[in-house]
Amino acid sequence: MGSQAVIPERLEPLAKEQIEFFHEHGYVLFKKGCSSDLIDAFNGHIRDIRSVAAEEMPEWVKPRKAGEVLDKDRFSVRLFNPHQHDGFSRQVMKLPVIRGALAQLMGDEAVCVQSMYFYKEPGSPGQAAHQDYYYIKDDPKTMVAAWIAMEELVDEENGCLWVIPGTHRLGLLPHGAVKDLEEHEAYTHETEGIDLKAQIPVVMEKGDILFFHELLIHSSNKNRSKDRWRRSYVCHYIRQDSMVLHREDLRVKYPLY
Ligand SMILES: O=C(O)CCC(=O)C(=O)O
Repeated sequence: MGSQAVIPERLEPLAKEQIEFFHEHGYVLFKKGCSSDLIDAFNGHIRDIRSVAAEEMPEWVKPRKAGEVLDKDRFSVRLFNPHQHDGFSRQVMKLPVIRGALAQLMGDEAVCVQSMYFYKEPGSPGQAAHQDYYYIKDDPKTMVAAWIAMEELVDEENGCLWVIPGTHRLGLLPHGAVKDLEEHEAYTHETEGIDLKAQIPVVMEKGDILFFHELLIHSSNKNRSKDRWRRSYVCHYIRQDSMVLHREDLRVKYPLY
């Protein structure tokens, strides 16, 4: 008899009101979805992989591609796609609570296509307002991000996310040059044709998970704190029958079980 893969049962962590909130506003905050112990262990692990001598650092971990590893860059801004290389990052990517919530929001099993771990140390820039779909086109459009707060407090001072509720219903808006280079990374693009003063901060505690729609306008500001990092782990997921278009680097679908 051939062995048959057993698909673990899915959790259903979101209440009906939370699912409705997501569909109406384009995001939903799920409190304390990840334990402090797991976050401490994950933060320590990610810190360790960038703490080794430059010659021992695998290529994917290096702060700059093919460049010298400078101490000032060790914990700067973010690490791209750790889930593609690192088992611990994959485990956090597929937390059962995230898998379950995504299936509730998408209507079917989700797979992961992108991850980013942010150090966002004091002084580091934020990301200008944008819609994720501008950077990652998927068909059909099902992408949802899960953004996990990895500090006791993520607030306006250390560079929390800001969102404009309801903008996921506007479709893709034009994006142009970043306007405030003091606040935001220069190489990204910024949504145009909408009043960005409508953004509201999403203050989060350690372990909270923000789920947000690929068309929701969101941004973050510079970390203006003196000594507080703003670590976070954000993964982008699509429904299993969706495809990422154009982005060869994000084609592989990582299952959540
Ligand atoms: O965490 C941030 O500062 C920005 C994250 C973001 O824009 C995203 O994940 O799409």
